[in-house]
Amino acid sequence: MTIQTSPSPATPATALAQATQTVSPVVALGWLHTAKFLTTAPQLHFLPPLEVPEIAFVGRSNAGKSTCINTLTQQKQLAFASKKPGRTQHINLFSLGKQGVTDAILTDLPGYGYAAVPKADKIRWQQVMANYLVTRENLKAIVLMCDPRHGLTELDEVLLDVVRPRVEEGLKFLVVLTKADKLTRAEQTKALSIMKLQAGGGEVRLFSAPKRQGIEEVATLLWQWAHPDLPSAATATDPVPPESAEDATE
Ligand SMILES: Nc1nc2c(ncn2[C@@H]2O[C@H](COP(=O)(O)OP(=O)(O)OP(=O)(O)O)[C@@H](O)[C@H]2O)c(=O)[nH]1
Ligand SMILES: [Mg+2]
Repeated sequence: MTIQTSPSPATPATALAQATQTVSPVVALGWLHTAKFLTTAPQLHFLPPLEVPEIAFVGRSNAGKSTCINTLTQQKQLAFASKKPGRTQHINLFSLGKQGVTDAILTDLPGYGYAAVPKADKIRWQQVMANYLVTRENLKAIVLMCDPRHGLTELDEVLLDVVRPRVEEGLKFLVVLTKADKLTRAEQTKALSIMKLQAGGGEVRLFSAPKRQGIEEVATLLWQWAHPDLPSAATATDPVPPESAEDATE
């Protein structure tokens, strides 16, 4: 005869230990690899209302948003990455989730600040983006891509002002210092500490697509933000071998 014992309820200490444990990067990357194109829209009101957590990638044109999404999802052409600034012109949504059950959305937004765009288009786009960032109800986190060689631009600062009230209400915020491969070690360390002072309590990570730097750290953060109610110590299942990063043709 087998005697079945029911698991003892978690003590507060156990619950705390679980909550602070980091999810395995294998789990986080396996989850990101499930990304599929969901829809595209020129404006906010064309987007379907969704309930699952949404994580938006924002930043100046050419900062590396689409490349970052491709690298994190280990898919070469999920998001359109290009040498030519202004490649992403719509709001593009990608669904994430195992066994066909969507549990989060990644959003690739067109970049701002590209000089060659006519002024009226620039203004229109800034309004679309501000509207998205302020009113998208299921928006759970913002990833601001910043090339540390340029630092925060004036438009990045405007964006920070726009999202600040939501960040104060709990919206997660991450600055990804992209193209870290263009910096020396010392420059990377310096850029990281400067950005930590500017990020207003948000997270900051160095990232390089060709060097695959920071991928696991960013992946685990996004997983945790999309699954706040799950214990982070999820079991590692079906690991995904990373593909080679998108060509860094810049
Ligand atoms: N060296 C290097 N180049 C990168 C990295 N990430 C992106 N790039 C290059 O930067 C250029 C722009 O990348 P995209 O991913 O298209 O940038 P984006 O922010 O989506 O640009 P828009 O769609 O115009 O807003 C491309 O030539 C990429 O190959 C990186 O980590 N390192
Ligand atoms: Mg893009």
